[in-house]
Amino acid sequence: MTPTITAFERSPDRGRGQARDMRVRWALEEVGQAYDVRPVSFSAMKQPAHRALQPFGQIPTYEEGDLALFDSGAIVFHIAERNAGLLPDDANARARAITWMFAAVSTLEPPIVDRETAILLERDEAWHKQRLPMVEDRIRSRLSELSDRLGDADWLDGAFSAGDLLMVMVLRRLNRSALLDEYPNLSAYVARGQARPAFKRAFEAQLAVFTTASNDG
Ligand code: GTB
Repeated sequence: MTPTITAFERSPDRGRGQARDMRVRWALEEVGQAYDVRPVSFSAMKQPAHRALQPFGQIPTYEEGDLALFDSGAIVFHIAERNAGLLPDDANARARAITWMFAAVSTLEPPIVDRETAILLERDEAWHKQRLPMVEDRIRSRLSELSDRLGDADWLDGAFSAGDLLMVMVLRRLNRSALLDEYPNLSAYVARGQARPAFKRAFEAQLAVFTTASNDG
């Protein structure tokens, strides 16, 4: 059964692949699963029909037959569990890969989101200039620890896994800042993820909203 995911009708990032449907698209591309996309407007996202799928009125969602899921990490986990290619067969290696999935969204992502919030919503506050460097230092601590762990390996624990997929997606939120450049092995890690054919297909698909003639505007 072909799953259907939801995505922004028009992502505010204009196709830079920062909205969280990109994680789900990438996972589906990695396992070779075709999917449909139902675009949703900001107002439709807050309507009861969408909230029945996503209680917080956000994208992405995932529907497959009578199964409906929300939250990109859980959706990627579901895809990785049901298909070969994103989690190792060995039980311990699999548990470690899942650990990296959680580490990406619960240890690395929060300070990165905090920085985006500071820049987007707190810029006019009197304390913004004092707070931002503190937020960025908290990101540096995490990046430095992750950089030490990755070392010169290609991926976090053996072969590429759903843990790497989520970690690359989280780190590339820093693409437009200089923070990642301070850790060359992490920059190379993100570049390696983005060079994967499945990433490129997913990226092109979400960008198409902005590049196909019928969607000009
Ligand atoms: N924990 C949830 C998940 O992982 O699925 C969080 C989902 C979420 O934050 N969804 C956002 C959303 O629907 C889109 S991805 N926001 C609308 C709302 O809350 O009303 C976050 C996002 C949005 C835009 C950019 N951007 O333009 O660069 C980047 C990331």
